[in-house]
Amino acid sequence: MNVLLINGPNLNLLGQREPGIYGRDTLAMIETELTREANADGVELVCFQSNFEGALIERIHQAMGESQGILINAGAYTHSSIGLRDALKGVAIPYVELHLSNTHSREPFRHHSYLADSAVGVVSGFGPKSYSLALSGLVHHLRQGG
Ligand code: CA2
Repeated sequence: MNVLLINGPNLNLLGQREPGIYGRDTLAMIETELTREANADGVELVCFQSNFEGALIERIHQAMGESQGILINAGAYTHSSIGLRDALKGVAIPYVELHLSNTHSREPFRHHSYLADSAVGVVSGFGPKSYSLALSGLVHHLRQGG
């Protein structure tokens, strides 16, 4: 089973700024740990980060025929991007939306997601552990028959 992990804008800054909100782990640390967990469960994990909406959309298109599931932290595009929503619906690959912070305990503009209603599930608020919880939820869903 192949799972694609997508991280959106500014998540490349993890561990370098705003540790009070997003913690001290870098994105590379999160990706390394999640890859270890995925591999231990017989899952191949492919990681991708971009600050560009079009690049994220193109990577989602590329996942067709390659990945059985997608984990996505779309960052701020979660709250703004109909293009990302259309791409995820277009490729019809099951996905889990995830966030480090609890977006519902933050500013009102973070309370709406363009991705959540078509997701298998949403994980929000557990810091780097959100990635691990999202992976196990997605893999469980896919092994049950998708
Ligand atoms: O909590 C999350 O994972 C978010 O997706 C993070 C996004 C935010 O726009 C979403 O509402 C919730 C922001 C990512 C910015 O990451 C930074 C990391 C370190 C320093 C500055 C920004």
